[in-house]
Amino acid sequence: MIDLYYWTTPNGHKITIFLEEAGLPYSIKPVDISKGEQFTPEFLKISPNNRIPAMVDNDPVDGKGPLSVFESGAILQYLAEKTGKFLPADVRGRSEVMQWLFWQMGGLGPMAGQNGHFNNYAPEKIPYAIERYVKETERLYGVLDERLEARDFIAGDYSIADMACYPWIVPHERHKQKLDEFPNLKRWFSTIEQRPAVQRAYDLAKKINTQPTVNQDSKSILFGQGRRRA
Ligand SMILES: N[C@@H](CCC(=O)N[C@@H](CS)C(=O)NCC(=O)O)C(=O)O
Repeated sequence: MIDLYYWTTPNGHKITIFLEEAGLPYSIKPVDISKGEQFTPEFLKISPNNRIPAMVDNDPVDGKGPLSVFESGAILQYLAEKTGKFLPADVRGRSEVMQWLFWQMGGLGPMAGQNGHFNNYAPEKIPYAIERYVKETERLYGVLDERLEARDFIAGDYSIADMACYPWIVPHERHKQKLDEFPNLKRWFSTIEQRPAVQRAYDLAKKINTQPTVNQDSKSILFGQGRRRA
């Protein structure tokens, strides 16, 4: 059984999508990041970066007891290798998927995240920051749109690269992007949106949390964190 330490955010959705797609049994351990539950000593033992998602595989292939993983990209890779699903075994196919997975982890996720922050949460509207991240998000959407020309999925068949990117396109309106300007991306988005496993993942999120994660009280928990040792 997989224990998934999860909250209802894009990086969390990546993993529920995988687990629903693969049909792997899992148990959700909610970590309400709006209440600071990501800082408990128990959680930090498996997720030293105090971020969701993280997971514990209680039945890893080496049979040596529970194995924990943090970072959504590493979790997707781990689960794909464990199940033999959504990551090709051949050297070229696998390399392509991993390139796009890293592209999402190092580019689309962080840039769209900063975009969302400066557009929706920053206490003051800073035009330079907003323009920088909106433009960079737009550039990354353009890269994905070109990639999806004459392709159904990002790298070969439906893979962990698609699962990593999709939750970061869902909030496109909050990131000031118009999907109509990216026709290939729009087509891909609609294909993924209609997958039953993806719908189950988002339905599950609604059962776990109905409140916005960022609110007046949680801003002081989520933003401006330091990590200096006393
Ligand atoms: N690179 C990390 C980013 C994870 C991340 O930023 N998680 C956010 C939610 S999407 C979080 O846990 N935030 C809690 C906090 O800021 O304290 C990953 O992909 O797993």
